[in-house]
Amino acid sequence: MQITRRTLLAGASAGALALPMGRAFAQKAEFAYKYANNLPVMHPMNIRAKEMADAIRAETKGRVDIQIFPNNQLGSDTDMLSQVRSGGVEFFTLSGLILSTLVPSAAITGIGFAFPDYGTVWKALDGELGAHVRAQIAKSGLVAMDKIWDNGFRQITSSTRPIVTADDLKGMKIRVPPSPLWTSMFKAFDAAPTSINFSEVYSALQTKVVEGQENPLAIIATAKLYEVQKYCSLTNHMWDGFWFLANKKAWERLPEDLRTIVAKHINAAGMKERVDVAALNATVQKELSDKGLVFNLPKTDSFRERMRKAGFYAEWKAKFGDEAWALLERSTGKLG
Ligand code: X2X
Repeated sequence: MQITRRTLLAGASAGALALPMGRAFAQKAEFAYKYANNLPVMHPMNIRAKEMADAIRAETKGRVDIQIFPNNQLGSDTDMLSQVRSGGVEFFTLSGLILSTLVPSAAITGIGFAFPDYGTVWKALDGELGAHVRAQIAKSGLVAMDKIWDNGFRQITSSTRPIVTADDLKGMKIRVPPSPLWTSMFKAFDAAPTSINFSEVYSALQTKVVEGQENPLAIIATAKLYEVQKYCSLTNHMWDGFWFLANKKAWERLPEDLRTIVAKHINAAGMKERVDVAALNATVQKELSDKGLVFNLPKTDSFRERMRKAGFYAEWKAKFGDEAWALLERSTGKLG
């Protein structure tokens, strides 16, 4: 399915939000699994996941039936992480940075201004750095599929002012996802970060509990954050991706032939989702401008300088350790 910008911003399927995606009256399959996530149904993640679930059902001849629960229907990221750990849901996609509350080294891919472009991101994540993080995840009772799904390069929005230099972040009440790395980064800018799960972000912005937030354009568009924000500063301050996680026991319960089919389709859907998200992030700015969001493109030198001076890079290098940091720098070049 092709996502057009029109269908995207028209919010075509708001009515579908009330129900899990997929076949409501499916006969109980041999393996009836749940996949939960935090994104709106029109985001490429859910569009590709729907195709993926259909392909898995078809190729396993109905033995594996994955039902999708998008848009925090089953709770916040924090709730869903508990559910995938306990087996209440079998699959869940989560930012490595939020996963770091369980697997500390999973945050390494979110270091500020580490990746200059997607080429560098995928080389690292499909290579040694990704393998390193997946090996750490495997020790936690969760299994991460080979291909991480894209969230994107993150941009800062606010209802109060554009961010032109790092000084503009001083004192800003900004929402960050629940993750020590995110809080540390925005403290380095002298902002006032508050950890809030994505499920609460729209209302936190609407009621002005916070002034701003940061997310890729694909999310600012599909979650309609432009309705409650005025400015968007294209800082590209970090890249973020979603590990496609499985509950280990549920994963191992699948016979090996089914596991191979399921993994193949999940990874293939992730590769398509990467293409969709990059395309959307590259094209949706015009539509968001038309909706009233005011864009600016800041120079990033002052941000990097502020982080260096605050000791951000040194602190996180010490936390992740020399070996992991070397893996990161092998892709990104010297950081800090
Ligand atoms: O919580 C967010 O901002 C989001 C949707 O980007 C993540 O899942 C990290």
